[in-house]
Amino acid sequence: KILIIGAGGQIGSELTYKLRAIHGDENVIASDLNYNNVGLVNSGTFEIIDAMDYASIKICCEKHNVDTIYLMAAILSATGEKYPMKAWDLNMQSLFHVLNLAKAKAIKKVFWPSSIAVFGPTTPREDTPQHTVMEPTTVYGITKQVGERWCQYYHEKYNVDVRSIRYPGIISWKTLPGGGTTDYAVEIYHEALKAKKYDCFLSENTALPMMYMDDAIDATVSLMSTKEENVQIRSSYNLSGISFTPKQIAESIKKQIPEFEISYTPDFRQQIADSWPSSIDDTEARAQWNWKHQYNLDGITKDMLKNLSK
Ligand code: VAH
Repeated sequence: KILIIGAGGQIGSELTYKLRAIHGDENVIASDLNYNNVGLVNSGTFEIIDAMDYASIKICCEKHNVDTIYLMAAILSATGEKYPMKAWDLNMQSLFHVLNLAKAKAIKKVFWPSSIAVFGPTTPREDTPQHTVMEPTTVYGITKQVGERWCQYYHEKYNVDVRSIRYPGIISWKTLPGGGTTDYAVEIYHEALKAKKYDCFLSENTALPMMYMDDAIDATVSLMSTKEENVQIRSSYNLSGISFTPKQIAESIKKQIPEFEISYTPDFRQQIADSWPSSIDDTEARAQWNWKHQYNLDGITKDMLKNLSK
């Protein structure tokens, strides 16, 4: 059976729905710190797990005969800058707990999300390659870089089958994101419908790699179902859909809501965004497990506004 730790989060919740649709509700256990996502609690087994507590994870795996864990609990880039030690503790302890369960053969397979936040200001910004200079300047980015090193180490030393994707910014409507720098690209749609205007916390020409949630979930399912010998990258795969600036997403929204107005008041998150690439080269992911994104910016805008207007 599958266990999702951090199922209440932006990606975790949609992974839970998707995996339940594929494997059956009874085969996917959702878990988080509290019962905040009622939709998940009503559609299958939901356990309270603190991702920093090894015993609660181990007990849950034994109770439900879990053999695969998706570790989706983390503190993201913006919140991580406010609480550096909390971000380090949660992001690293949770990873060690899951890797050590796999090392002890208590589970067979692990998915752990990395991020384009592993890259820093000295990384080539355009079409950032899979293997390159990585000097992240956020706590979150540091945890993702170190986490990737540990994933590769546990694979090479203990043959742990851990797989990972460097997610770009992810846009979705089902569950709000929490504490990310790319959250502007979700907030803007809510504000466009509610107030027909949005004051963006990044400057108008800040290009960032982005992806629609449906593409991110499909990529995750595809990587986890790829034959083990075809997964040649054991740090984390570059993955990219599209790249756009706040100005471009505003233009896309104006095609649907002509009176929409955007203004710009950059805050501390501008420095975080400026340290990240503006586009990603995901040749390896496309070659090794035929990854291909489906959604372009106008497709995302249409789907977001349609679903948020319901
Ligand atoms: C964040 N949404 O903003 C996350 C993600 C690439 C961005 O890691 O921190």
